[in-house]
Amino acid sequence: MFVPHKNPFAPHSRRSFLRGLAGAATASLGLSTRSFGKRSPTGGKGRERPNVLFIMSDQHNARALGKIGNGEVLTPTLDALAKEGMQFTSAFCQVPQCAPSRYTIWTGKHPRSHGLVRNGLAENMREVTIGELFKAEGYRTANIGKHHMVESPKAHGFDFVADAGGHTEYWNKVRQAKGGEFVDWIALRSKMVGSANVSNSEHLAGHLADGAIEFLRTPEEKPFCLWLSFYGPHRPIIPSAEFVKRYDPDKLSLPPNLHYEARDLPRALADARKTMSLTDELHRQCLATYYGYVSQIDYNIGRVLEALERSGQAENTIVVYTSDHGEMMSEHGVWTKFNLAYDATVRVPLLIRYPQEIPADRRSDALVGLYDLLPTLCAQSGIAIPAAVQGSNLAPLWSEEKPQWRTSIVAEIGDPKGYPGLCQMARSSEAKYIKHQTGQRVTEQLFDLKSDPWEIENLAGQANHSQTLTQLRQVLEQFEADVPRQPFPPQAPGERRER
Ligand SMILES: [Ca+2]
Repeated sequence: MFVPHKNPFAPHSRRSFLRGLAGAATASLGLSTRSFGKRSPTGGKGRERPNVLFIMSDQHNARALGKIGNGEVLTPTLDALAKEGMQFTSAFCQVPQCAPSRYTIWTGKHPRSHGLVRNGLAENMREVTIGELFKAEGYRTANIGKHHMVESPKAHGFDFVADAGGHTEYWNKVRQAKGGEFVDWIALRSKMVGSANVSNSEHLAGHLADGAIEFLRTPEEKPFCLWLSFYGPHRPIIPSAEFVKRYDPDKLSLPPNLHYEARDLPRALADARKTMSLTDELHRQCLATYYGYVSQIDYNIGRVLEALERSGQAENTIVVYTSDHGEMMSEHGVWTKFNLAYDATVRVPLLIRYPQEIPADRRSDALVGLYDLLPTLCAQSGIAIPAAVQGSNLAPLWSEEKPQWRTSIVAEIGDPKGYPGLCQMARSSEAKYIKHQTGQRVTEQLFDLKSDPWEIENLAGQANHSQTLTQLRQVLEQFEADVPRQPFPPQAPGERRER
């Protein structure tokens, strides 16, 4: 239920669960009390309300970046965006799966609260989304590209919608136009990774960027909130061949956690390894293709940012880049994603540029989540943050010298009743606890991220780490107590739930 604050600029109280975190020295994070003038031809009081250009990709492992990542991926646009704004190096999704994670960004809430806990469910239309919030404040709202919702983004407050008919439909048209197969497939099960013999302008990534550029060319008096969402580098990993050719597979590094044996691997990972045994050569070819896709998206983001610059709106536009979750990307020996909580899939790239507010070349290691983006964008745009929002405004991380911030963050995926069960993570900056539950059976993982950033050695059974284990278990218990699973509201006639 949308309950606006009486005073939209009044300090926003943190949720009790954040206050209760083990060892957390949390305090209320106040919204800045600044005046926003409504945009008008005669000029308003204070500054103009900013535009929002929210750019996201699908399944981008946060290490797969250039200077701001593992250094092996060519991402000059994103490197520059980080230089002009702020990079969040410890950003996490609240669920490593497409639809629920996207709905978390749109609502600022954990999946268990907004109810869209897994792919295949329809969204709860009683939730208030970013589209509706900005539209209600007079913004021109647009959604270009992947949304993964059952309902059209129009039903979520986005006035202009262009989704290219979905991934499959677009590529089928290309296949038809090319008179047959246009991808040189290499590996990863069947027809999942390969070089597409199409130019960037024929590619879905180029097509979506064209849509955004067209949108930016037609300015209006109203500020805009544009959601641009690429389908890649999610599989099928099929960038244009010219981007794959930028990489020599033999020169790419394999992750240090590609090969290791452990007796207590989570079931989802052990099963995935059995079905996906790639040679090192194939891993390298997959990396080259995946990196090529990231580079192609980077190139197209560059085109969109150029169009923003040409429109004269860059100074007054908040640009966000993130992804709904990561990709295993050879880590732990596998590709894609599962009911797991390694950083490969729960950590995401997150960059925010807003020249009027965020000092250039900033970097934060604070634990932030995708559920923080909605309250951040609302606060920066002078829009009241709905009371039910669970994330926090990120502004103190760039505006305060010693911001007080959460000391742990939670993510979860799955259901204890289904295969391969429920997987929950409680993570601090130094350690990660993962609880796997199938039926009544519980197994645990604990990683010391300082000495073992690749999450290889499970310390859950070791006595000298029992204190950390207890603390992070408590974080999860507190989360369970403070953020109970919401029973989905009774269905109104005509409302759909299961797709
Ligand atoms: Ca996804």
